[in-house]
Amino acid sequence: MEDFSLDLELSSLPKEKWWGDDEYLFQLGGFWHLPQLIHGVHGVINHFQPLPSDIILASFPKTGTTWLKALLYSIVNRSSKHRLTVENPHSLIPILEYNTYGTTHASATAIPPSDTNHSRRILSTHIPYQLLAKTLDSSECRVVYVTRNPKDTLVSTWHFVNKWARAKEERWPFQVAVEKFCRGLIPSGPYYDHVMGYRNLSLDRPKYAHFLTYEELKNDPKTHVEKLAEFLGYPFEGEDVDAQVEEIVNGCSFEVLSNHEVNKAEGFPARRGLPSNSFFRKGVVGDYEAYMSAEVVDKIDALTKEKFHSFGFIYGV
Ligand code: PAP
Repeated sequence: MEDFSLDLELSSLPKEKWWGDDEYLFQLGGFWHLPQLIHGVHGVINHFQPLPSDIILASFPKTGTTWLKALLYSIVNRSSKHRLTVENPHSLIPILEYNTYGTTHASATAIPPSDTNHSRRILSTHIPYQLLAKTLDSSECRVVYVTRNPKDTLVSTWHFVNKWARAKEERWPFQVAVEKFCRGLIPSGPYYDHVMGYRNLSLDRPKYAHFLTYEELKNDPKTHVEKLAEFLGYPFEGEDVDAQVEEIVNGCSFEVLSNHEVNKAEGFPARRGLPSNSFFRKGVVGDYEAYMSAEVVDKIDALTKEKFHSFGFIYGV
């Protein structure tokens, strides 16, 4: 694919309003993107070449990215996992389309070299598998995908968006968020296609792609951390495996992580456009019940059945 300028790219793409009168999302490859990320998304699709040793955390926004960043970092860098007490997980693991190939940040942040501390690179992305198939299918890199039930994902997205500077002028109403989510018209949407893309990858190439849900991780974090470590080639060994796993699970728990000063910060770190504390809100399963009427629950559950069940993914409904 040829490399083209941001202006040309934006003007040639379908766009739709998702919030108020002037906030648009742009469609690339069947998915919706924020205008400020299009250049980065395009750069990753066209130029990113993973190393066989790379670990790529893929996720739809608000489904557990921050948590998985902390866990993957701790599993791979066991002796330096204490860095999570002083650095936000997003500062330790770059987002490819934002920190590495994004317009504003591309020159400031390079992909970390492969041999930093002799450990493997961990990189993250919200780009759907459908747009990265060529990149990922030709590589032996390992992909970890986390997903979360659609109702909590939507509620978390709604809260997060309403923390953006623009929301001070005009909030994103909940009923609009529900309507846009169901149409797939939210950043990185459609959610359902995003999830199914990576789920199919994990079924097709289980050695290279690991799929897990926020809910199963909450329910039994120790088992899933052990599975993750094995998948990545960093199994826990020794007589104190239980204690090692428990230390990582605790160190990455919402309660512990969200209480570090660095993660309470309301300032805007140079490499991120959002305050550190915006990635930690409540961290529970089922919070949607406080926000959704029975009618909205039925609407989303019906959509979930339609989109997931026919592919054998029975996900809580
Ligand atoms: P991102 O895609 O923008 O990086 P992401 O980390 O995927 O966001 O999602 C944030 C959600 O994960 C928040 O959920 P909530 O709004 O329902 O509370 C956040 O609180 C939650 N979260 C962050 N860290 C953890 C953690 N360590 N354990 C469990 N949930 C967490």
